[in-house]
Amino acid sequence: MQKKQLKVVLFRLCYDHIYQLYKTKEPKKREVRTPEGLLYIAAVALKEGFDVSLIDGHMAKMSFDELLQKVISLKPDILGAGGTTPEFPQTSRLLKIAKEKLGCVTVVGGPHVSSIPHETLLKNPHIDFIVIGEGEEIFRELINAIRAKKSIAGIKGIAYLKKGKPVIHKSREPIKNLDKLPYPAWALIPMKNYLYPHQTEGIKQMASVITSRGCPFNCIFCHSTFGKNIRYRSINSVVEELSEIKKRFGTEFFFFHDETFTLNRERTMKLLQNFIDRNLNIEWSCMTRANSLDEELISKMAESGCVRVSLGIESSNEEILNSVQKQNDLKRIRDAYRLLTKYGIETRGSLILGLPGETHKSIRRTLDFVKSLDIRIAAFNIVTPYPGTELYKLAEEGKGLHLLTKDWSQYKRWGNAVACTDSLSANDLIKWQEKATVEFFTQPKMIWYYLHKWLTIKYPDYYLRPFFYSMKKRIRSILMLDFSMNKL
Ligand code: B12
Ligand code: SF4
Repeated sequence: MQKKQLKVVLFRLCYDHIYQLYKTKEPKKREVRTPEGLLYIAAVALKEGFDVSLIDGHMAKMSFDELLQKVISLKPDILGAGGTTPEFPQTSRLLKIAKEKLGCVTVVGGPHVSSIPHETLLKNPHIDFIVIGEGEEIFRELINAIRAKKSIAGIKGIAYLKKGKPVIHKSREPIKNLDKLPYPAWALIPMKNYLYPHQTEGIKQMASVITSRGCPFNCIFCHSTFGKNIRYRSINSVVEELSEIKKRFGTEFFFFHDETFTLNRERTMKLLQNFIDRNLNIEWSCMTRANSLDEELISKMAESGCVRVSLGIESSNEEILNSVQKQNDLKRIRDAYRLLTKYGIETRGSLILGLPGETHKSIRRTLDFVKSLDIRIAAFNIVTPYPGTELYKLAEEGKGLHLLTKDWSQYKRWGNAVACTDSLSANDLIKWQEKATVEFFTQPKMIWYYLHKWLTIKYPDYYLRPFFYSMKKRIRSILMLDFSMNKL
């Protein structure tokens, strides 16, 4: 008997508001990365013979109502979404309205709901299923069971409400062989519309790719979707994916979303040598740790097309770093930035202001440390304890950090604080974020760097956003004789 073809619709909302600190005149070309998680989930559903649509409300800059109308017009049988903590309230609202209008099955995955399935289901009874953690295998079994109207009893990794009470099934083992997964379903989205800041062009068509899943470290502020056990795709599968994206969509710039891209030195060297030997001719960017970089590796990275690397610095205070279990070596951080710069790779660093033990003095030191590095882009995030993390527990218990709200829409690191430390209020953290950003981007060496970029790159609007934001603030404070930023 022929199976009924059910309609699966996946969506993500526009999340521009999460970066409101940089909200100036909206640039026409802005950063939008391919929605990797949803594309994997979509690929699985397509492979199982479902009719699948993916609506990327972020790429299309859709309002809530536009996205809702689009979802309703597609009449899904199964409606799915993922997302981070600040996205969740709106995602949930959309699922609720769509379910009331269409009676569709609603499924949510991603980091937020995976961290707190019990609480999420109780507060959002319109969610039929939560898929916990790595989603492909769980979603495949779930949608097949829904289509065949079979029992879901044996499906590991799901959670749902039964007579008003949350039922959470046993957790799912990580997928051992990542090569068995289908490639993300790129054909469902207009790949030409995905863009990322680029060193010489300003902004450029991009695709995100993940070559490994999992991270063995234990930083207490980090949500781990893929667990501690790191699994690698084969080099061949990665190179084939990159070649295919390049051939089909003309994308030549890739962001590797691996948690720590260079963790396994030998494998990274082999992978990069393959990019070179197979004449991939691509540019790429990644996130990693200073501890897993050295000169030979950095030189190979540059030779194989690496144009930007982001490192998690978090803080320059060793006590704070130890207390959040981030094993950073400040000397190695300094050396890594120096070497990356030497090989022409643009450098980015990510900081957290307000970890337990943070004081005005420690932030000042961290800022001075960052300014002394060969670093071109610094992101000063306000501490945000995401549910499910060790840091969240500390904040709930008031141990070095104090939780101020459970309004998830506020959990966005930029321009507001959801927790404060023993010696820094929410307002202090917000002020420090602005001060650090302005002070960093208006150093003479940065003014020189960005003015040069302004004159030489094709699309400067988006790329220069933090710089212009900071310059405006700096000039305004001088003209208005407003030195409140300095009063910290
Ligand atoms: C790249 C990235 C970004 C990019 C955007 C990515 C993109 N594609 O557009 C940028 C820089 C914009 C970003 C922003 C933010 N990010 Co981010 N990001 C990541 C990162 C490094 C990789 C994401 C990724 O592509 N993973 C690979 C794919 C395959 O995995 P996935 O998306 O998780 O999907 C799998 C499962 O989650 C699940 N799943 C996901 N969606 C769905 C949907 C359904 C229906 C189902 C069934 C399953 C399912 O199945 C998928 C396949 O296994 C992750 C860390 C990580 N390694 O995952 C952090 C991470 C997701 N980000 C995080 C955070 C906090 C943020 C911000 C809130 C930070 C901020 N600025 O305030 C914002 C929120 C922006 C938003 N979307 O609202 C946290 C989320 C924690 C939490 N509780 O929310 C993470 C986990 C980092 C961390 N370790 O703490 N991020
Ligand atoms: S912050 Fe980075 S290194 Fe630390 S656990 Fe998370 S992904 Fe791993």
